Amino acid sequence: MNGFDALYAKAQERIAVLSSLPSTKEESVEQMLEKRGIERRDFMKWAAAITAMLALPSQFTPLFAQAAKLADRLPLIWLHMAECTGCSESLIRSDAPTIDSLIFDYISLEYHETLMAAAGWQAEANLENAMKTYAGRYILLVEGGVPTAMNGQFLTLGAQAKTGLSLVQEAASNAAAIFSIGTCASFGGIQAAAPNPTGAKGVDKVVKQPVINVPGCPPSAENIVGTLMHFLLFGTLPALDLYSRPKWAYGNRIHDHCERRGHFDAGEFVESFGDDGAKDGWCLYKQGCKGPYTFNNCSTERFNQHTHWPIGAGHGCMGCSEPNFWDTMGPLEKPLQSHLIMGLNSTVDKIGTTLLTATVIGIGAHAVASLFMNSKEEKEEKES
Ligand code: FSX
Ligand code: SF4
Ligand code: F3S
Repeated sequence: MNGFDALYAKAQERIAVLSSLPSTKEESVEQMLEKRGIERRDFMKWAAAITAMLALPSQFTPLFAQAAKLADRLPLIWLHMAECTGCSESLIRSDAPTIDSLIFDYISLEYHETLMAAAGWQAEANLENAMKTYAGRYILLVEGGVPTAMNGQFLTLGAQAKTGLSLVQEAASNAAAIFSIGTCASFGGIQAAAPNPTGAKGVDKVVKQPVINVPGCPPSAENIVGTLMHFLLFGTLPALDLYSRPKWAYGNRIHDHCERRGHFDAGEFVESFGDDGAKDGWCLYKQGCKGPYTFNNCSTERFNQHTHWPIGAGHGCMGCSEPNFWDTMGPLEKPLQSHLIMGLNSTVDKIGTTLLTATVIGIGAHAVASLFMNSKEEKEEKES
Protein backbone atom coordinates (compact mmCIF):
# COMPACT_ATOMS: atom_id res chain seq x y z
CA MET A 1 0.00 0.00 0.00
CA ASN A 2 1.48 3.38 -0.95
CA GLY A 3 1.26 6.52 1.19
CA PHE A 4 -1.83 7.83 -0.58
CA ASP A 5 -3.75 4.56 -0.23
CA ALA A 6 -2.80 4.23 3.44
CA LEU A 7 -3.94 7.78 4.25
CA TYR A 8 -7.15 7.37 2.25
CA ALA A 9 -7.96 4.10 4.06
CA LYS A 10 -7.23 5.75 7.41
CA ALA A 11 -9.65 8.60 6.61
CA GLN A 12 -12.35 6.15 5.55
CA GLU A 13 -11.93 4.17 8.76
CA ARG A 14 -12.17 7.34 10.79
CA ILE A 15 -15.38 8.37 9.02
CA ALA A 16 -16.87 4.95 9.82
CA VAL A 17 -15.96 5.41 13.52
CA LEU A 18 -17.41 8.95 13.64
CA SER A 19 -20.59 7.78 11.88
CA SER A 20 -21.13 5.14 14.57
CA LEU A 21 -21.19 7.81 17.33
CA PRO A 22 -24.50 9.43 18.26
CA SER A 23 -25.30 12.81 16.73
CA THR A 24 -25.42 15.73 19.16
CA LYS A 25 -27.38 18.12 16.91
CA GLU A 26 -31.01 18.23 15.89
CA GLU A 27 -30.28 19.32 12.33
CA SER A 28 -27.77 18.12 9.73
CA VAL A 29 -24.97 20.29 8.34
CA GLU A 30 -26.89 20.53 5.05
CA GLN A 31 -30.02 21.82 6.85
CA MET A 32 -27.97 24.24 8.91
CA LEU A 33 -26.19 25.67 5.84
CA GLU A 34 -29.37 25.83 3.78
CA LYS A 35 -31.09 27.88 6.50
CA ARG A 36 -28.28 30.40 6.19
CA GLY A 37 -28.51 30.57 2.40
CA ILE A 38 -25.33 28.55 1.72
CA GLU A 39 -25.65 26.18 -1.24
CA ARG A 40 -24.20 22.68 -1.51
CA ARG A 41 -21.90 23.91 -4.26
CA ASP A 42 -20.34 26.46 -1.88
CA PHE A 43 -19.95 23.78 0.77
CA MET A 44 -18.10 21.52 -1.71
CA LYS A 45 -15.90 24.47 -2.75
CA TRP A 46 -15.08 25.00 0.93
CA ALA A 47 -14.17 21.30 1.29
CA ALA A 48 -11.94 21.61 -1.82
CA ALA A 49 -10.26 24.71 -0.35
CA ILE A 50 -9.57 22.89 2.96
CA THR A 51 -8.09 19.94 1.01
CA ALA A 52 -5.81 22.24 -1.00
CA MET A 53 -4.79 24.22 2.09
CA LEU A 54 -3.75 21.01 3.87
CA ALA A 55 -1.71 20.13 0.74
CA LEU A 56 -3.67 16.94 0.09
CA PRO A 57 -4.76 15.55 -3.31
CA SER A 58 -8.24 16.54 -4.53
CA GLN A 59 -9.53 12.97 -3.98
CA PHE A 60 -9.77 13.91 -0.29
CA THR A 61 -12.37 16.63 -0.95
CA PRO A 62 -15.46 14.37 -0.60
CA LEU A 63 -13.92 12.88 2.57
CA PHE A 64 -13.51 16.33 4.14
CA ALA A 65 -17.13 17.12 3.19
CA GLN A 66 -18.24 13.89 4.90
CA ALA A 67 -16.10 14.61 7.96
CA ALA A 68 -17.57 18.13 8.25
CA LYS A 69 -21.04 16.59 8.26
CA LEU A 70 -19.94 14.50 11.27
CA ALA A 71 -18.31 17.42 13.10
CA ASP A 72 -20.95 17.28 15.85
CA ARG A 73 -19.35 14.00 16.99
CA LEU A 74 -16.21 15.88 18.04
CA PRO A 75 -16.58 17.24 21.60
CA LEU A 76 -14.55 20.35 22.08
CA ILE A 77 -13.52 22.22 25.22
CA TRP A 78 -12.05 25.71 24.75
CA LEU A 79 -10.32 27.31 27.76
CA HIS A 80 -9.29 30.95 28.11
CA MET A 81 -6.11 31.82 29.98
CA ALA A 82 -4.21 35.17 29.90
CA GLU A 83 -4.98 36.83 26.55
CA CYS A 84 -7.17 39.32 24.66
CA THR A 85 -9.73 36.92 23.07
CA GLY A 86 -8.55 38.05 19.63
CA CYS A 87 -8.08 34.40 18.62
CA SER A 88 -11.79 33.65 19.20
CA GLU A 89 -12.65 36.92 17.45
CA SER A 90 -10.53 35.95 14.46
CA LEU A 91 -12.65 32.83 14.07
CA ILE A 92 -16.13 34.17 14.73
CA ARG A 93 -16.13 37.80 13.60
CA SER A 94 -17.27 38.50 10.07
CA ASP A 95 -20.06 40.53 8.49
CA ALA A 96 -21.76 37.30 7.40
CA PRO A 97 -21.14 33.84 8.88
CA THR A 98 -18.48 31.98 6.91
CA ILE A 99 -18.57 28.22 6.35
CA ASP A 100 -15.52 28.08 8.64
CA SER A 101 -17.41 29.68 11.51
CA LEU A 102 -20.58 27.67 10.80
CA ILE A 103 -18.70 24.36 10.86
CA PHE A 104 -17.06 25.51 14.08
CA ASP A 105 -20.57 26.14 15.46
CA TYR A 106 -21.61 22.69 14.33
CA ILE A 107 -18.80 21.00 16.22
CA SER A 108 -19.97 19.90 19.64
CA LEU A 109 -18.67 22.93 21.51
CA GLU A 110 -19.09 21.88 25.13
CA TYR A 111 -17.41 24.82 26.83
CA HIS A 112 -16.22 28.23 25.59
CA GLU A 113 -16.38 31.08 28.10
CA THR A 114 -17.07 33.85 25.58
CA LEU A 115 -19.58 31.96 23.44
CA MET A 116 -21.66 29.87 25.82
CA ALA A 117 -24.92 31.02 27.35
CA ALA A 118 -24.28 29.50 30.79
CA ALA A 119 -22.61 31.58 33.50
CA GLY A 120 -21.41 31.16 37.09
CA TRP A 121 -21.81 27.78 38.82
CA GLN A 122 -23.74 26.42 35.81
CA ALA A 123 -20.78 27.09 33.50
CA GLU A 124 -18.42 25.34 35.93
CA ALA A 125 -20.81 22.40 36.14
CA ASN A 126 -20.91 22.22 32.30
CA LEU A 127 -17.13 22.06 32.15
CA GLU A 128 -16.83 19.35 34.78
CA ASN A 129 -19.62 17.40 33.13
CA ALA A 130 -18.01 17.64 29.66
CA MET A 131 -14.60 16.53 30.99
CA LYS A 132 -16.24 13.51 32.63
CA THR A 133 -18.69 12.53 29.87
CA TYR A 134 -16.20 12.84 27.02
CA ALA A 135 -13.06 11.74 28.86
CA GLY A 136 -10.46 10.54 26.36
CA ARG A 137 -12.51 11.82 23.41
CA TYR A 138 -12.60 15.61 23.62
CA ILE A 139 -10.29 18.07 21.92
CA LEU A 140 -8.86 20.66 24.27
CA LEU A 141 -8.24 24.08 22.74
CA VAL A 142 -6.48 26.60 24.91
CA GLU A 143 -6.33 30.32 24.15
CA GLY A 144 -3.89 32.41 26.18
CA GLY A 145 -0.65 32.01 28.10
CA VAL A 146 -0.63 30.11 31.38
CA PRO A 147 0.61 32.16 34.38
CA THR A 148 2.83 29.92 36.48
CA ALA A 149 4.46 32.31 39.00
CA MET A 150 3.23 32.02 42.62
CA ASN A 151 1.86 28.58 41.78
CA GLY A 152 -0.46 30.04 39.11
CA GLN A 153 -2.23 32.49 41.48
CA PHE A 154 -2.16 35.30 38.88
CA LEU A 155 -5.09 33.64 37.12
CA THR A 156 -7.92 32.06 39.10
CA LEU A 157 -11.30 31.03 37.74
CA GLY A 158 -14.81 30.46 39.08
CA ALA A 159 -16.26 29.98 42.53
CA GLN A 160 -13.65 27.35 43.42
CA ALA A 161 -10.87 29.81 42.47
CA LYS A 162 -9.01 27.11 40.55
CA THR A 163 -5.84 28.39 38.98
CA GLY A 164 -5.66 28.47 35.18
CA LEU A 165 -2.55 26.30 35.54
CA SER A 166 -4.38 23.53 37.44
CA LEU A 167 -7.40 23.72 35.12
CA VAL A 168 -5.27 23.32 31.97
CA GLN A 169 -3.41 20.41 33.53
CA GLU A 170 -6.64 18.74 34.61
CA ALA A 171 -8.32 19.21 31.20
CA ALA A 172 -5.18 18.05 29.35
CA SER A 173 -5.00 14.79 31.29
CA ASN A 174 -8.08 13.32 29.54
CA ALA A 175 -7.96 15.08 26.15
CA ALA A 176 -7.69 13.17 22.85
CA ALA A 177 -5.64 16.06 21.45
CA ILE A 178 -4.53 19.49 22.65
CA PHE A 179 -4.29 22.57 20.43
CA SER A 180 -2.74 25.82 21.60
CA ILE A 181 -4.69 28.49 19.74
CA GLY A 182 -2.68 31.68 19.26
CA THR A 183 0.81 32.79 20.15
CA CYS A 184 -0.07 33.28 23.83
CA ALA A 185 -1.10 29.65 24.32
CA SER A 186 1.71 28.44 22.04
CA PHE A 187 4.63 30.44 23.44
CA GLY A 188 3.35 32.68 26.28
CA GLY A 189 2.65 35.72 24.06
CA ILE A 190 2.55 39.30 25.23
CA GLN A 191 2.21 38.45 28.91
CA ALA A 192 5.40 36.41 28.65
CA ALA A 193 7.32 39.43 27.27
CA ALA A 194 10.20 40.53 29.51
CA PRO A 195 10.10 40.83 32.47
CA ASN A 196 7.16 38.35 32.43
CA PRO A 197 5.99 39.10 36.00
CA THR A 198 3.31 36.36 36.01
CA GLY A 199 5.66 33.66 34.71
CA ALA A 200 3.37 33.14 31.69
CA LYS A 201 4.23 30.09 29.57
CA GLY A 202 2.95 28.21 26.57
CA VAL A 203 0.66 25.24 27.26
CA ASP A 204 3.28 22.70 26.13
CA LYS A 205 5.54 23.88 28.97
CA VAL A 206 2.97 23.04 31.66
CA VAL A 207 1.37 19.77 30.49
CA LYS A 208 2.95 16.39 29.82
CA GLN A 209 0.83 15.51 26.77
CA PRO A 210 1.80 16.45 23.18
CA VAL A 211 0.46 19.84 22.04
CA ILE A 212 -0.06 21.23 18.54
CA ASN A 213 0.73 24.93 18.35
CA VAL A 214 -1.39 27.15 16.09
CA PRO A 215 0.35 30.49 16.71
CA GLY A 216 -0.38 33.97 15.38
CA CYS A 217 -1.59 36.98 17.30
CA PRO A 218 -4.22 36.09 16.27
CA PRO A 219 -4.04 33.02 14.02
CA SER A 220 -6.31 33.03 10.97
CA ALA A 221 -9.66 31.24 11.04
CA GLU A 222 -8.26 29.00 8.29
CA ASN A 223 -5.37 27.79 10.42
CA ILE A 224 -7.68 27.05 13.37
CA VAL A 225 -10.35 25.28 11.31
CA GLY A 226 -7.77 23.50 9.10
CA THR A 227 -6.10 22.05 12.22
CA LEU A 228 -9.47 20.89 13.55
CA MET A 229 -10.50 19.43 10.19
CA HIS A 230 -7.24 17.52 9.92
CA PHE A 231 -7.83 15.93 13.32
CA LEU A 232 -11.49 15.30 12.55
CA LEU A 233 -10.68 13.39 9.36
CA PHE A 234 -7.51 11.52 10.40
CA GLY A 235 -7.70 11.41 14.19
CA THR A 236 -3.94 11.94 14.36
CA LEU A 237 -1.52 14.85 14.54
CA PRO A 238 -0.30 16.45 11.28
CA ALA A 239 3.42 16.75 10.42
CA LEU A 240 4.87 19.38 12.77
CA ASP A 241 7.87 21.73 12.65
CA LEU A 242 10.42 22.29 15.43
CA TYR A 243 7.99 24.52 17.32
CA SER A 244 5.15 21.94 17.00
CA ARG A 245 3.37 24.01 14.35
CA PRO A 246 1.56 22.14 11.54
CA LYS A 247 3.86 22.23 8.53
CA TRP A 248 1.01 22.73 6.07
CA ALA A 249 0.36 26.14 7.64
CA TYR A 250 3.76 27.20 9.00
CA GLY A 251 6.12 25.50 6.55
CA ASN A 252 6.96 28.61 4.51
CA ARG A 253 8.09 32.12 5.32
CA ILE A 254 5.77 35.09 4.85
CA HIS A 255 8.53 36.50 2.61
CA ASP A 256 8.44 33.48 0.24
CA HIS A 257 4.94 34.22 -1.08
CA CYS A 258 4.57 37.92 -0.30
CA GLU A 259 2.85 40.02 -2.95
CA ARG A 260 5.56 42.69 -2.47
CA ARG A 261 8.41 40.23 -3.01
CA GLY A 262 9.08 41.43 -6.58
CA HIS A 263 9.80 44.89 -5.16
CA PHE A 264 12.14 43.41 -2.56
CA ASP A 265 14.07 41.58 -5.27
CA ALA A 266 14.15 44.74 -7.39
CA GLY A 267 15.44 46.77 -4.42
CA GLU A 268 12.31 48.93 -4.26
CA PHE A 269 11.62 49.83 -0.63
CA VAL A 270 9.19 52.10 1.19
CA GLU A 271 11.45 54.74 2.76
CA SER A 272 8.76 56.20 5.01
CA PHE A 273 5.08 55.44 5.56
CA GLY A 274 3.00 57.46 3.08
CA ASP A 275 5.74 58.02 0.48
CA ASP A 276 5.35 57.19 -3.23
CA GLY A 277 6.81 53.71 -2.71
CA ALA A 278 4.16 53.03 -0.05
CA LYS A 279 1.45 54.17 -2.45
CA ASP A 280 2.87 51.85 -5.14
CA GLY A 281 2.95 48.84 -2.80
CA TRP A 282 6.76 48.56 -2.52
CA CYS A 283 8.52 46.31 -0.03
CA LEU A 284 8.20 47.18 3.70
CA TYR A 285 11.52 45.66 4.84
CA LYS A 286 12.98 49.04 5.76
CA GLN A 287 9.81 49.82 7.74
CA GLY A 288 10.53 46.85 9.95
CA CYS A 289 8.79 44.01 8.09
CA LYS A 290 9.77 40.70 9.74
CA GLY A 291 8.39 38.58 6.89
CA PRO A 292 11.87 37.15 6.11
CA TYR A 293 12.05 35.60 9.61
CA THR A 294 8.42 34.53 10.06
CA PHE A 295 6.84 31.19 9.20
CA ASN A 296 3.11 31.40 8.47
CA ASN A 297 0.73 31.26 5.51
CA CYS A 298 -0.81 34.75 5.84
CA SER A 299 0.54 35.79 2.44
CA THR A 300 -1.53 33.09 0.72
CA GLU A 301 -4.50 32.45 3.04
CA ARG A 302 -4.99 35.97 4.47
CA PHE A 303 -7.69 36.99 6.98
CA ASN A 304 -11.33 38.16 6.80
CA GLN A 305 -12.55 35.62 4.27
CA HIS A 306 -9.21 35.64 2.43
CA THR A 307 -9.50 39.38 1.67
CA HIS A 308 -6.67 41.04 3.57
CA TRP A 309 -3.61 40.74 5.76
CA PRO A 310 -1.11 43.03 7.53
CA ILE A 311 1.29 43.56 4.61
CA GLY A 312 -1.61 44.03 2.18
CA ALA A 313 -2.85 46.78 4.51
CA GLY A 314 0.51 48.57 4.31
CA HIS A 315 2.31 47.56 7.52
CA GLY A 316 5.18 45.14 7.84
CA CYS A 317 4.76 41.70 9.38
CA MET A 318 5.54 41.79 13.13
CA GLY A 319 6.55 38.16 13.26
CA CYS A 320 3.52 37.34 15.40
CA SER A 321 3.65 33.57 14.88
CA GLU A 322 7.23 33.22 16.15
CA PRO A 323 8.18 32.39 19.76
CA ASN A 324 8.90 35.47 21.93
CA PHE A 325 8.26 37.88 19.06
CA TRP A 326 7.50 40.76 21.45
CA ASP A 327 11.07 40.51 22.76
CA THR A 328 12.94 39.38 19.65
CA MET A 329 11.26 41.17 16.74
CA GLY A 330 11.26 44.72 18.11
CA PRO A 331 11.35 47.59 17.36
CA LEU A 332 8.35 46.64 15.23
CA GLU A 333 8.82 49.41 12.65
CA LYS A 334 12.58 49.10 12.22
CA PRO A 335 14.67 46.35 10.58
CA LEU A 336 16.34 44.06 13.09
CA GLN A 337 19.72 45.38 14.08
CA SER A 338 20.81 41.99 15.10
CA HIS A 339 19.35 38.61 14.34
CA LEU A 340 20.55 35.10 14.92
CA ILE A 341 20.68 33.44 11.53
CA MET A 342 22.16 29.94 11.46
CA GLY A 343 24.38 30.81 14.40
CA LEU A 344 25.60 34.08 12.90
CA ASN A 345 24.68 37.10 14.94
CA SER A 346 24.73 39.57 12.09
CA THR A 347 23.93 43.23 12.06
CA VAL A 348 21.91 44.57 9.15
CA ASP A 349 25.00 46.25 7.75
CA LYS A 350 26.89 42.99 7.78
CA ILE A 351 24.01 41.31 5.95
CA GLY A 352 24.66 43.74 3.13
CA THR A 353 28.25 42.67 2.80
CA THR A 354 28.06 38.97 3.56
CA LEU A 355 26.95 36.83 0.67
CA LEU A 356 26.59 33.78 2.90
CA THR A 357 24.15 35.49 5.23
CA ALA A 358 22.30 37.04 2.31
CA THR A 359 21.84 33.61 0.82
CA VAL A 360 20.68 32.18 4.11
CA ILE A 361 17.83 34.66 4.45
CA GLY A 362 17.13 34.63 0.73
CA ILE A 363 18.00 38.22 -0.07
CA GLY A 364 19.22 38.89 -3.62
CA ALA A 365 22.55 40.71 -3.77
CA HIS A 366 21.20 43.77 -5.55
CA ALA A 367 18.28 43.97 -3.14
CA VAL A 368 20.71 43.91 -0.22
CA ALA A 369 22.82 46.62 -1.77
CA SER A 370 19.79 48.82 -2.23
CA LEU A 371 18.85 48.45 1.43
CA PHE A 372 21.79 50.60 2.34
CA MET A 373 21.10 53.49 0.04
CA ASN A 374 19.48 56.34 1.83
CA SER A 375 16.90 57.41 -0.70
CA LYS A 376 15.28 56.59 -3.99
CA GLU A 377 17.25 59.42 -5.63
CA GLU A 378 20.52 57.97 -4.46
CA LYS A 379 19.47 54.65 -5.91
CA GLU A 380 18.52 56.18 -9.27
CA GLU A 381 21.86 57.98 -9.37
CA LYS A 382 23.71 54.75 -8.76
CA GLU A 383 21.69 52.87 -11.39
CA SER A 384 22.29 55.54 -14.02
FE1 FSX B 1 -2.87 36.07 22.42
FE2 FSX B 1 -5.47 35.17 21.63
FE3 FSX B 1 -2.77 37.63 20.52
FE4 FSX B 1 -4.98 38.01 21.54
O1 FSX B 1 -6.49 35.43 22.89
S1 FSX B 1 -2.35 35.46 20.43
S2 FSX B 1 -3.02 38.37 22.66
S3 FSX B 1 -4.58 38.19 19.38
O2 FSX B 1 -6.18 36.71 21.17
O3 FSX B 1 -4.10 34.72 22.79
FE1 SF4 C 1 6.99 41.22 1.79
FE2 SF4 C 1 8.14 41.96 4.03
FE3 SF4 C 1 9.45 40.33 2.39
FE4 SF4 C 1 9.08 42.90 1.75
S1 SF4 C 1 10.32 42.09 3.47
S2 SF4 C 1 8.77 41.12 0.42
S3 SF4 C 1 7.05 43.32 2.58
S4 SF4 C 1 7.58 39.88 3.49
FE1 F3S D 1 1.33 37.90 12.02
FE2 F3S D 1 3.01 38.58 10.15
FE3 F3S D 1 0.88 37.15 9.56
S1 F3S D 1 2.34 39.85 11.84
S2 F3S D 1 -0.63 37.90 11.00
S3 F3S D 1 2.60 36.51 10.84
S4 F3S D 1 1.77 38.78 8.33
